[in-house]
Amino acid sequence: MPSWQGRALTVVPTYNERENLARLVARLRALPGDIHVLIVDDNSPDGTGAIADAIAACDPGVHVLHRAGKLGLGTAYRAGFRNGLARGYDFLCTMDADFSHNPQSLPFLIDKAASGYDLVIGSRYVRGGTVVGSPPLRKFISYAANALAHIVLDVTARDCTAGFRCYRRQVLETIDLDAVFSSGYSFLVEMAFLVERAGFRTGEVPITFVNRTEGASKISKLEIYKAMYTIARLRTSALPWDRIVAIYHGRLDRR
Ligand SMILES: Nc1nc2c(ncn2[C@@H]2O[C@H](COP(=O)(O)OP(=O)(O)OP(=O)(O)O)[C@@H](O)[C@H]2O)c(=O)[nH]1
Ligand SMILES: [Mg+2]
Repeated sequence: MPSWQGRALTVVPTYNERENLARLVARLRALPGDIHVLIVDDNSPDGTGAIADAIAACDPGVHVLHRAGKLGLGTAYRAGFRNGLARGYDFLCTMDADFSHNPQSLPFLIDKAASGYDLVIGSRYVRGGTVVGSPPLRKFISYAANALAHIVLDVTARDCTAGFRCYRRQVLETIDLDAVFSSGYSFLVEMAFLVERAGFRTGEVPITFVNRTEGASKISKLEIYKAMYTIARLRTSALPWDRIVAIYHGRLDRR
């Protein structure tokens, strides 16, 4: 029996995940608590969308959102959240389809959210968290992105680039999802920042992140530049612009 009360949904964005999807959904649906699954597929050329439809046809706890083409990880999460909110879920989780995030860890995230945390992150960088099989360059990029977010944005979550998460419904109702500008991977940093800035409580649960063994990575070098842009833009938007403008005009008036 799960310790949480309420309905949970896991949003799984997919792009070319035919080797992983059926196994992943089976593992998720075998978890306690009848956690529902929403697959957001971007018209994957490898036929992942058709596999998703076949799974959903046999299980009322599995839903599929089809989008016309590859529109980015961030917008896939956003579409999933809107759909999940409209259908009344209390906990809206996200995870990758490639088994980097172990389905067995998902109930621990929901448990922690139910215990009073508004956003819970499955974290590689808290005590007990680890990374298995990632090349050194990949580890460095992840570490650097987190360090930048901590130093520049004051985000306190140790792993603010992780896609294994559980949001309480209230968080996603409060944050203006239309105003989130990141469409790709940096959506994760932006959301971590916005959640903390809105005064919500973020918690982390240690996980073992395993680099994918099936299928190809979708992350491109461009995402690194986009992440830097996101961090710079969020920092700029968080400046006290009203005071800056007032000081500027005050100086002009004295001239
Ligand atoms: N719907 C949708 N899903 C996406 C898109 N880009 C990535 N994904 C999915 O998002 C999840 C994370 O993508 P990955 O390619 O595993 O990215 P990653 O984990 O940073 O990279 P690897 O470590 O190389 O696996 C996977 O489930 C992908 O299939 C997209 O544009 N649209
Ligand atoms: Mg992955």
